Amino acid sequence: MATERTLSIIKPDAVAKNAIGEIIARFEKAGLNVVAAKMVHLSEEKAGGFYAEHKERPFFKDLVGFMTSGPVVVQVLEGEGAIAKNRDLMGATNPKEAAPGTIRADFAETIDANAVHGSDSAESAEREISYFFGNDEICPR
Ligand code: RTP
Ligand code: MG
Repeated sequence: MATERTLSIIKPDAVAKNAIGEIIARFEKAGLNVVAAKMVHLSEEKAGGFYAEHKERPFFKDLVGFMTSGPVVVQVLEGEGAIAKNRDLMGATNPKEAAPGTIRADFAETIDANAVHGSDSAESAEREISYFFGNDEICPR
């Protein structure tokens, strides 16, 4: 499988719980390297643009409200099959349906506050990485 990059966000609920380190440790133990990272408090405009694909969905307003409720940690993860690997580590969108041992099962309680985001395809990963990072902010290893 090819080396890929994916965008990960540790969402405000997980940052507030001081789970940043434990979540990043899971990525690293699974063979995903952090090649870029920053903490940001998203504006409504930045969060809304990020989730633009969900603009017409009934949960959009709540989603933007939640994503702007506190700081997040945005990272680029690099590794073999990084996009699918990160989604596997995260677990299902709804933590109540997430498999035991996944990040959402262990750190999230609700579908709104579900601890992490991960790109869902190669196209999303490319768009999302460039939404947050310039090429000069990514450090290949
Ligand atoms: P994410 O984009 O945050 O990684 O999550 P995902 O791919 O697993 O889920 P997605 O369908 O892209 O939805 C984005 C976020 O919107 C919230 N959501 N709420 N109430 C609902 O039915 C509902 N559906 C989605 C979740 O917080 C989800 O992470
Ligand atoms: Mg998604």
